[in-house]
Amino acid sequence: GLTFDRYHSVDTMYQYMEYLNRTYSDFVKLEDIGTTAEGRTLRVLYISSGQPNRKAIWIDGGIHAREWVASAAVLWVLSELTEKRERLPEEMRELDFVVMPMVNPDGYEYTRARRSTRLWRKNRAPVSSACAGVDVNRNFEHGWGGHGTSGEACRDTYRGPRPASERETQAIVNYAAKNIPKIQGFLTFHCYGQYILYPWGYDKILPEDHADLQRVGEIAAQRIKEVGDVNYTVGSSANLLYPAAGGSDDWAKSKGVKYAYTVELRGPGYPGGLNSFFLPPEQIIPSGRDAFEIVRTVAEAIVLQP
Ligand code: 0X9
Ligand code: ZN
Repeated sequence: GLTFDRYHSVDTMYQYMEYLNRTYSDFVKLEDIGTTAEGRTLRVLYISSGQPNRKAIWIDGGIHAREWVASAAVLWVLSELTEKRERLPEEMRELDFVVMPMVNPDGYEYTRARRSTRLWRKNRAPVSSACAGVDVNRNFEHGWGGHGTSGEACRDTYRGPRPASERETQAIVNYAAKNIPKIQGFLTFHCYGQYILYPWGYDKILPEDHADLQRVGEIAAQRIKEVGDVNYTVGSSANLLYPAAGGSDDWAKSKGVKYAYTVELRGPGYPGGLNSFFLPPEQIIPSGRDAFEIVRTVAEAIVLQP
């Protein structure tokens, strides 16, 4: 198993995924879906319901390097989906899941390497002679280059030279696209701020079915309040947070995935804690439980859907 009392290296996360693949080979399949600029593997675990042609939910974390709890919480959800499978609610056992705990391993390891780079956000692609890195969550095709993105390689929100220029983006797009329309939920975990956000992110307009996304988001927030005693706010990304184009959630929505959400996990302002990206490890499991409630609520919405 994996312990949830600390933030792990990419190697440890991948060893855990290999362990799950070996131990639960009857319903788990490990897949390598790409390679990063620094040569690390991009990995997903496919968790099958055991039934043919089931609907699926995509779950990822760690697209932003410094947002450590996102990957840790996704790993917690992954452990529940595999090691605690017999305890899962009925609606969750009826679906398949695609889980990618670490979207940006190069960036993540860079933030672990030394204090001075702890707040790195982007990947580590050598995009210009002056600066490295593309913001992978500005690199997706839908609305690419719009509000909240930068064309300058040295900025934190650098969108990259062209849509889907990055290996991380390509890996997600290629893998997820071949699993659409099966994939009906797309949950991408970030931190911080305690938000459940739905499209659109690129502009302050709403998808036609925004009332469904708002309703399901609010049910999840209510459950988190009951289980974890913290408040999450629900709304569209551009309206609640800020307009930012080229995000993975907008891409998924544009491809027809109904329940596409970006979740900003705990912090700041949790009891007794520090601010911002330094979420203490004691908050990993509580954050994992928040994430689990969102996954469960979206699973229920998909299963109950006509
Ligand atoms: O700006 C982002 O990429 C996300 N916030 S974060 O502080 N974790 O960087 C929010 C993304 C919301 N979705 C879109 N704008 N599409
Ligand atoms: Zn983020």
